[in-house]
Amino acid sequence: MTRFREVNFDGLIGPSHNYAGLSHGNLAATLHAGETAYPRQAALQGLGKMRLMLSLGLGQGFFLPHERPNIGWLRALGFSGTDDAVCAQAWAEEPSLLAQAISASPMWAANAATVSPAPDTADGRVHFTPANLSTMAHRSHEWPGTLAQLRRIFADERHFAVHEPVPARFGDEGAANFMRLASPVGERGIEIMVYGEPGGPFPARQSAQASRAIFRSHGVSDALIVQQSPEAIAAGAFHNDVVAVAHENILFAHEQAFADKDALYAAIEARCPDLVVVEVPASEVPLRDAIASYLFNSQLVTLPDGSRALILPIECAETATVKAWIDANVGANGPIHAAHFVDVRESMHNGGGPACLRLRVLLSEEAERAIHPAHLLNDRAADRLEALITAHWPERMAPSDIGLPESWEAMRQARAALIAALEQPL
Ligand code: SUG
Repeated sequence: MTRFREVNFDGLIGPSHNYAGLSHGNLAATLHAGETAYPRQAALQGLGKMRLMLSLGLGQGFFLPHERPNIGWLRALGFSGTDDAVCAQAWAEEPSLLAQAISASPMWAANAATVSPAPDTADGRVHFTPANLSTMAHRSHEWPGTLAQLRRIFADERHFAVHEPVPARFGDEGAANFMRLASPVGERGIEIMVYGEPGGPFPARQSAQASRAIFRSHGVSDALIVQQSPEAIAAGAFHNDVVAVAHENILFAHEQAFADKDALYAAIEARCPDLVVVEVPASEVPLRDAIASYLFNSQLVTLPDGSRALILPIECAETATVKAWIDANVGANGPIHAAHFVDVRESMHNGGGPACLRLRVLLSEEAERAIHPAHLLNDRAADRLEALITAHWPERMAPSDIGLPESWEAMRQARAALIAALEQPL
């Protein structure tokens, strides 16, 4: 029997990490706008989470930060001259465009693409569609960089199919709005996309049209398209993964995550009879606390011994209602046996928790062997990444640093050093 395992690909946090307040509806990013960011510390925190996954015996890969500043994007907006002249003109005339061109947002790999594992697709390959991220300007220019990396990492067409993004008219934010239930994981699963209806105070970023388009092109027939609850979006859940996460036969969700939860649970149960819904009631954890702590933006994983663990942001241990819920509900009697807290505060302040930083890819052993090895992490590779980050990532990035030529140069040099290291296998 073919064995499958999940490999998490994290976005390596880039040297341009900063707090520019670019995401309307993302309360953490708005709250921390204008603060000084610490790119080196941010990247080390992200790497620390990846090391924890390795130490738990889980598969771990990584994506590279994209080229920043994105000069091509700025040129398309009419700025001209040398690369530095392009940036300087943008900074002088429309500083918000330079901030958008510099954003380290590709770190949130959950938004990189939607992935349909091989057991679910008509041709038995793993299908990827990079997200167009068209709702937010600073994220709308990520997809070409993402597409290039997906093509490099998952190049073997016997196992993988990498699509073009859905047309930008139809907003798509990738796996952040995707859930899959299957038991065991290697069996055909039920895939779910959660969309938002526009009309609330904040943008609904995932459209039903894009969700349907992805399932069509991936050849997934057992699919559900469900609506996110408008109150969750209004409370700051700009992606479904801020209020729900699914793994194997477990759906871990806030009571107010979905517009019609009963219909959703019944539809899943019809296909996945051993479904376990771990629902957190608003009376125990108000939506506000769930969103502030990012309880549901945790990684729900199965360890090699078969037990299940949650990888949670440290903020969950610091939020009284959330901590009380975890203490009462996570433990040996299951279904979730252990909780591990990670410090990814630099990313959290931009609204990106542990689950935002990773893209899950379920792989057969054969498919895993076909992946570009330079993007798979082991302890030695992690040590080398750590050395590169320590040597090249800026320590601080204040809002005014965005406009400095030294900052642009530091970003370029850091990425060049990383790419040079990748040429020799890490
Ligand atoms: O798209 N933050 C990201 C956070 C993405 C979180 N991803 C998931 N939930 N899967 C966003 O809102 C803030 C960047 C800034 O303001 O500088 C930002 O883009």
